[in-house]
Amino acid sequence: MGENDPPAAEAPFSFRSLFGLDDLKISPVAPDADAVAAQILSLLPLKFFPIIVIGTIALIVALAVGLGIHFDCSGKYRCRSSFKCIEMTARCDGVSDCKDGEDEYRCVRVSGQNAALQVFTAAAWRTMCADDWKSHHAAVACAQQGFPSYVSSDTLRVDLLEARFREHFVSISHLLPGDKVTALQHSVHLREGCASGHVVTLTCSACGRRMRDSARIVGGNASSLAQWPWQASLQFQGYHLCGGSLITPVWIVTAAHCVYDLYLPKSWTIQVGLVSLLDSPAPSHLVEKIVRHSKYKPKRLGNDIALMKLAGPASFSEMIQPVCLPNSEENFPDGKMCWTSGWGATEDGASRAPTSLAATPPSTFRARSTASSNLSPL
Ligand SMILES: [Ca+2]
Repeated sequence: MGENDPPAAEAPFSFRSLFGLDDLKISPVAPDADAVAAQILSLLPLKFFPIIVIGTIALIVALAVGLGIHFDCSGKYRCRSSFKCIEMTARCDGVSDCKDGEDEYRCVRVSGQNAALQVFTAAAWRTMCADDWKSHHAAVACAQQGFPSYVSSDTLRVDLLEARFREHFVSISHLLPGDKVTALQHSVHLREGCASGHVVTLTCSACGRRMRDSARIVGGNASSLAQWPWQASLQFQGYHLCGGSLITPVWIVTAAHCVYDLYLPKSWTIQVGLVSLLDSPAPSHLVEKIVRHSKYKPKRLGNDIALMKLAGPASFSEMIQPVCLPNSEENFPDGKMCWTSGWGATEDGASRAPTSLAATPPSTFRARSTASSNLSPL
């Protein structure tokens, strides 16, 4: 190929070929569409053709209307299960309006850099005032977000909140007995402001903690035990393929391109609490389920995020701890410094796959967001 020749198109990244699994690929035999169309047309008199076309369009429109499908969903909530649009006021109102009831999911979240608690009700996300707030409400809020327990609940002065979280408020209903509060969005009153002047902040996971004070190695390579206790090694048929991060006792977050064409949970094992890939024995876990972002783009690696669920919970220890996930609408501006850890090569041109965990020096972070709500089971 000459210098001026265009570069060859790159094939999407795939681990499957490395393991000789290409034969597992399903290659449906598509019929010759033109031949089928010609055969159908030859059976129909031409004079009926316009009627058939108009009738087909009318049938499609009638079906769409009948199924409640609206093509313009602006200002409304689109059900993922049926493409139906519902009013925003129908979201989190206690009535399942979507086919799978997904309009009643994700009605509680923790937002911004201060982890302010918000509830979706009356068509908007509303920040929870600290008025009448009790610890058992915090346990409910964390349970609604999928956490088994809550760590701490605190208060924050309203004026210290990001401006976008100061538009709408709610407070917990003091008329309702605490044990009757099972879903916060059904147990609140709308407020124009917080009487106490404070809002609720919430921590549901004891994450990002190092139990041993181990100094980070700036510019160095090797990492010590307990330095990156959330780091996991994802191994396919016994071979390390990718890194991942522990976020709860049973969930690992990783890249979608690691699992995209290897949907075989039984072929994966996860090791946590190790620095060297040669460590043995390190806690090893089987995989129960793999979930990837429903809008992952393999060619451009867009939405490149996935989850793996362990068959059994990892036991937290000095060497095994969960990492923190960002809060909803938490901004990470360009220029923010961050660390990267993994078993990647530490030098250009490294000829052998590294076996020791390494961390790069802080590097500039480029903000990108990936909606976790689009993760879908494989
Ligand atoms: Ca509803």
